[in-house]
Amino acid sequence: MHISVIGLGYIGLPTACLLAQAGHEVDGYDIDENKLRLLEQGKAPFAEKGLPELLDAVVKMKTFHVTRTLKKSDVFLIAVPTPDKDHKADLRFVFQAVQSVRAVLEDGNLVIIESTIAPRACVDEIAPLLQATGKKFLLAHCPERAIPGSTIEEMVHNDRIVGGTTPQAAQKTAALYKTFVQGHVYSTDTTTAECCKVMENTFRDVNIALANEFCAISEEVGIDVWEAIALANKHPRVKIHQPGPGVGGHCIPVDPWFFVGISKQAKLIKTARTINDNVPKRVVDHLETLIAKYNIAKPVVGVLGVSYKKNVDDARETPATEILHQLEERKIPFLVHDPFVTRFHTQLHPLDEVLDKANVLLLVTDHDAYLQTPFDEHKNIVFIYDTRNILRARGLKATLYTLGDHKEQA
Ligand code: SAJ
Repeated sequence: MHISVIGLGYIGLPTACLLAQAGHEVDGYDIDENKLRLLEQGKAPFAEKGLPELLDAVVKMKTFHVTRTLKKSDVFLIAVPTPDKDHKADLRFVFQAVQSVRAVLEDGNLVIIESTIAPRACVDEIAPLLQATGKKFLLAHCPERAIPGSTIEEMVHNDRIVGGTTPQAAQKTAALYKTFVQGHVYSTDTTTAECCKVMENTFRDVNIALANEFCAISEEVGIDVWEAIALANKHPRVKIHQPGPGVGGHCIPVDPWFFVGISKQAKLIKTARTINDNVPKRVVDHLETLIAKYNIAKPVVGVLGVSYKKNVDDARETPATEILHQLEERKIPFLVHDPFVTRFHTQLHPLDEVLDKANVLLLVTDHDAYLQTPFDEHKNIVFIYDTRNILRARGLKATLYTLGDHKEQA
């Protein structure tokens, strides 16, 4: 089978490599010239566990190639970003990809959309674009389900959902995925598959909002939210998520808006989004109160971690951005460190420099590296504010505050 994968990002590239490893002839297409050049040198353009080895294997097998011109193929797999624009799914990049496919589409070709799209996008918008070519094509939606940090592992082992505009499209797509997926592949129609994907990420966002709301309530009541959640989760049917500094990533803070954009019924979903978007401001409010409490005349905040979650180099939609914006607005100087992120809109500094020059530390991302950091050696640090609750267990001598629990440690 000859497959063209359009979009070689966090999802497209590992998918292309897994298909190539399964023996398909795969062409990877992307508009980012830098990315293509790196791939031509056999280098992965971003960090992901197992990706360099997988890329190496398919380059040696000669089943994966990059291309700057989309060629005729049996299958076109589209994995481009679908950002949120004014709280609606922005399908601009999907339409551009479909436009390139139209130019080389032939009778019998299969077009698969992996990008997260709003419900009904396949039937109402993408299928008509392909129909206009007059070709007999098959169209399916197979939403990605992999989590950054374990992308390859999850792509191979997770169950998948395939929605087809016809049963034949779903069946052909399912057969293709089964060449590298060890989980179950379920077939349905495209609109159900679109809704499943948005439901999955909305489920997580709403549950995180609930944890963040419990955190705010716990502050008022005067209890430790982390302890309360851990104890509540001892109930056999309760699984409360974790509070944090806000919700980031390219999916969870974006996809729930796709429901809000198409339905007036999405009230809980909208409220959850608002709750999670407000957390960075609450974090900086607390930090400012603590700075005032300690009479720190010239505060310098060392911000630890900007990626949206631990041990990844991905800073898309990270809550760190709003936290830094809030610090800027309040004219509180800061120095930023992240062990994984190399490019960010704000200058990044080495950890030693941050620990030497800051007098307050704000831990935003729970990178494992911070579990080893010798905070106690830096006497210039007045207090540490941990938004992820990873430092308490270390028994540091430094004054430590944890999100939701602002009582000074004994
Ligand atoms: N977070 C919390 N509290 C929690 C869990 C997460 O504050 O209890 C925060 C994280 O710190 C992060 C954000 O939420 O900022 C999102 O992280 P995540 O680990 O929940 O999810 P992602 O964005 O890395 O990946 C999600 C996954 N979806 C679900 O778990 C339903 C993944 O399977 C999807 O493939 C991915 O979105 C996607 O691309 O859609």
